[in-house]
Order: sequence, then structure tokens, then C-alpha cells
Amino acid sequence: MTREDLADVLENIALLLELKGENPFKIRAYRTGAETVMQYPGDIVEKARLGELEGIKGIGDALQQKLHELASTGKLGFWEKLRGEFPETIFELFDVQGLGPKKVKALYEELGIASIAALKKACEEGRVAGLTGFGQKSAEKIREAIAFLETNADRFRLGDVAAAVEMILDSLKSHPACLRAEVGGSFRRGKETVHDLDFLVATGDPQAVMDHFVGQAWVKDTIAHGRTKSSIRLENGLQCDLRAVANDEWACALMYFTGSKEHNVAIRGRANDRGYTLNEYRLAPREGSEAKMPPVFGEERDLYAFLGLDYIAPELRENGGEIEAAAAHTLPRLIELENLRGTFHNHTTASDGRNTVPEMADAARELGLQYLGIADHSKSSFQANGLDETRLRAQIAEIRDLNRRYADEGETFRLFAGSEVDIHKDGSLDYDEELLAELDYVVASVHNAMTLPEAEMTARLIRAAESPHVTMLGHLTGRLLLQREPYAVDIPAVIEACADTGTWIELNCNPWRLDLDWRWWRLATEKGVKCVINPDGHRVADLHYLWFGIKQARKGWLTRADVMNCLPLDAIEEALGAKRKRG
Ligand code: DGT
Ligand code: CA
Ligand code: CA
Ligand code: ZN
Repeated sequence: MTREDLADVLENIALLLELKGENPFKIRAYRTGAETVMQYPGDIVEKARLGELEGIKGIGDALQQKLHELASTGKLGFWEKLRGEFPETIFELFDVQGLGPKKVKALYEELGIASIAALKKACEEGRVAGLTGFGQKSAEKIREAIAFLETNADRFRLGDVAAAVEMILDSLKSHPACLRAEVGGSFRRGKETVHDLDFLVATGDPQAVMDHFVGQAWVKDTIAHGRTKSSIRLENGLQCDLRAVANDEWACALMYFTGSKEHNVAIRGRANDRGYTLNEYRLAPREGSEAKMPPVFGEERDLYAFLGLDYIAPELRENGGEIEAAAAHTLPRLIELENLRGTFHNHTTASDGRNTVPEMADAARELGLQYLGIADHSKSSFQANGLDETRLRAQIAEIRDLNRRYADEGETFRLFAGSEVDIHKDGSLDYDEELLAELDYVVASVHNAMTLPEAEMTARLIRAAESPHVTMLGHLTGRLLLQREPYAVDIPAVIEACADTGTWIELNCNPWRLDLDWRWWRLATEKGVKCVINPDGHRVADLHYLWFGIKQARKGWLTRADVMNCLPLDAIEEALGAKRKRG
């Protein structure tokens, strides 16, 4: 039992009680309990197991008993009984965007719908549109949401597989017969979502490494178990392939299994033009060609060099011009994690974050950053406990105080007082000019009215960019990977407006967002728009999201010069004020 397991059960109880139409206070108690379990600073699982939850705010008597039963026995009678009253598949319905408990309840009670398959059928047969509170338009929305789920059903967010990659690589490298191990495929290329993981080892004893790979505790199913190829499935459904090659095949194999397929095809064409065949194991003279035998390639770099190319970083291997640039020696020197000097979009306990300003600051200092921007939610984001004017002014004062203390202590670290300010439907901002002017910077974001028509949404974002106080636009398209499509917005037009006004665009590194998408950054930098890599951190651990952001930035061909938060402290201070100076 983990903290997440306990919280999940409480959350799911709340959902089912809602379907049963139970007392809202009781439902609220389970939700609060789940949140408390997630946030509790100590070992809550152990406390629950020992029955020592008394006195913890947010966990009432009834919940204490249940958590104790769950943590000590791994089961909860109440929960087993409750879930027995519903078909197991009913939870699927909560994954459909736009379906909350009220709608699920109506679908279940009125139409007996308890699975996505049944819901889809009912939509097609026009039964959903006829239901009170639904109508033609909402039935159409549900159909679209189901289609979206179906196309994403077998993919995983980068952030949801990174820990598994590390775990499996460590395990492979720990085997004595493993000479080298690496992850390839879409994960190595830093794609925002992946279908499966592709591991590669160099070894003189492939069978031993394969046996080791399929024999680990985390293997739920073994899909294939051969001498040089195996596939397993993890508990969460993620498939992991492993290939074993000889050490002198490593470079060709790693390039092949990293892909992309389109990159491989183009590289193979280039080899072919030079009289060679290239496959997943080796480069060899084509039959009948005059080409001489190539040397053994130790690293991918040597293989690229043999074909007249500079080394191409995995993130660029999408056949988007990287091969031509490598041939012309014009590849950019891509940004690296070490280049970041600070970040700007971070939340604290003042709005919906989990850590205080000083805690976030300490975590940033520990990461070696020179500055940290605090940008809590603004007042309209009441669901995220957004700050009203009084609270924001108090926070600005707190930040100024902390900065004085750092200065007194001879620390060069600095906090910046910002805000993630809601952009209203008409493009106006959530605070008045006077307060905005007191802030060091503003991240302007859309958090409501996300379904505006494209022209209105575009005008809304452009108007925000035109404010002299808006330093940067936050999570520009609002997408949630595998869950919510981007807003309808004319991205090139917004990029153009940002270029005209000197507004920066955020690359939000929260693994659910990774927004703006890497495919747009080459256009943005071409237009002269600057990027800011922000974790959208809600707790200290989230600062590590920066790693995902760097991956996306590299996929977008960004260099340190394109990214504002690579600037050292003195330069960033000036840059933050530049737009207001333009007037
Ligand atoms: P994914 O798993 O859908 O997120 O994307 P990838 O790129 O990881 O694709 P995957 O797992 O099917 O294959 C891993 C790599 O193996 C792929 O990036 C390139 C290489 N590969 C797979 N199939 C082919 C193929 O038919 N032709 C070529 N040239 N390469 C292939
Ligand atoms: Ca893959
Ligand atoms: Ca694969
Ligand atoms: Zn936001």
C-alpha cells in the first residue's frame, strides 16, 4: 500500500457515493481525506497501519478506521461492498472529457450506461441527445471526447514513463554480462508521449541478459522471450522491448532503434548513395559497389561522421531538416539543463501549491538556480485559491523581505514577485494596471472559457500580449496531453503578436502540458520570439519537470540564446523590465 493507493480508494469512494446521490458533506469528507493523505508531510501509510491517525486535520473518525483497515490488511470491506454495487467499467466514464459525476449518474440511471463502449453506442443511436440535460451538442462533444480517448488509448506521457526507464536501465546495467545499455525509440527522442519503450544492450551473452530482463519483479506479462529479443509488459500496461547486440554492432543498432523511422530512412538513403547498405546491425559495402569496408563504429557519432554528418542529437531525429543541417555543419548547439539559471512560473501554498515561498526558494537554490519567480494564481481562479489584491500585495512584501534577508546574508540568490494572471474572455487581465505595475513580471494564462471560437481565442491572447505588463504567455494552448485538446487558436498569429510586442512564450514543462508544443518553436525563434522554460511547479519536487522542458526545447531546436531563463541574474532583471520600458 502506498500513499497513492490510499488516496485513490478514498477518491473512488467519493465518486461512487456521488453516483448514489449521497450527502455532499460525506462525499466532501472523502475528498478532503484523499488530499490530506497526499499532502501529509510524514509517513501517513505507516501511521494508518498502526492506527495512529487521530488528531490529523482533514481525516475524521470514520476515515481513520477505514484507512487503518486498508493500510493494515490491504483491503477495505466498505469499499469492496460499494464497488460491488456498480459494474467495474463505470470508472471509464470519468475519463471522458466533460463528464462529471452528475452526467455519469444520469447516463447510468436513465440509460443503464456503464462503459465507454456502451456510451459510444448510445451516442450513435441518438439516445444520449434525448436525455434531459444533454442535447445534440453535448452528445456530439461526448463522441469527440471518446474518439480522442481512442486515438490516445495506447500512449503514455513522457513524465509517466521516465521513472520506469531509469529503473529498467539500472537493472540492465547491473547485470555482469551487460557491456552497454541505453533506451532508444521515442523516449530517447524526447517525444511528449510514447507508445512503448525500446531498450538496447551490448553483450557477449544475450541469453543471460534476456533471462534477467524478463525475470524482474515489475514484469506483469512476458510477451516474448527470445535469445536476442524480448518484450515485457509492466503493471501499468506499458510495453518494453529489449534487443541485444554484439558490442561492435552497438552504434548502428542504437541509431536504428532510436529512429525516427523517417530519420532512419533518410540516413539509409544517404548510405546507399555512397555505395553502402545500412541495417540495424551494420553498415557494409553494397554488393557490386566499389565502396571500401568501413571501420567498426564505436559510437553513433562515428557512424554519422562516416556519412559526412555532424552528430545529430536524438531529439532532432525527426527528419525535419536535421540531416541537411548536419551535412552543412549548421546544426544549432542545443540548450542543456545546466544552462538554466532560474524559472518563473511556480505556485505556493498561497494559491494551489503545496510548499511555501521559502521552501520553493530553498529547493531552487539546492538545484543551483540563481533566481526563482513566484507566480501564484490570480483572483478569478477561485478554484485554485487565487490571490485577491490584498493577499498578492502581502506576498509581494514577503518576497521583498526574503530578498533583503538574502542580501544581508551575502546570498546572491533572488526571488522575483510575479503572478499567473488570468486572461479574461475579452483579453483583459485579472488585476488593475496599478497592481500589475508593482509586480516584477506577469505570466498571463487562460484558465476559463476555453472553448471560444478560434478567432475570439486568438484575439483574446493577442490582446493580453499587447499589455505592457505581460512578460510572457503561459501554457499557450491549454492542452493536457492524452486528455484535453489544445484550444482552437491561430498559433502563428499569436507568435506574430508576441514578436511585435516583445512578449515571451512559456514552454510549460509540466509533463501533462509540454505547451507550447515543440513543433512551433522553430517558427517562434525565426520570428524572434523568446522562450521561457517553466515547471509550473506546485511543490518542490516539480522543479524537476525542467528536465522534460529541456527535452522539448531541444526538440524545438532551441539554444541557450533563445531561452530567457538562461540569462544570469543581472541580465534577467533588465530583461524583465524591457517591455514596460518600450511603453
Ligand atoms: P512509439 O513507440 O510509437 O512511441 O515510437 P518509436 O519511434 O519508439 O517506434 P517503435 O517502438 O515502433 O520503434 C523503435 C524504433 O525502431 C523506431 O523509432 C525506428 C525503428 N524502426 C521501427 N520500425 C522501423 C521500420 O519499419 N523501418 C525503420 N527504418 N526503422 C524502424
Ligand atoms: Ca517505442
Ligand atoms: Ca517498440
Ligand atoms: Zn496555469
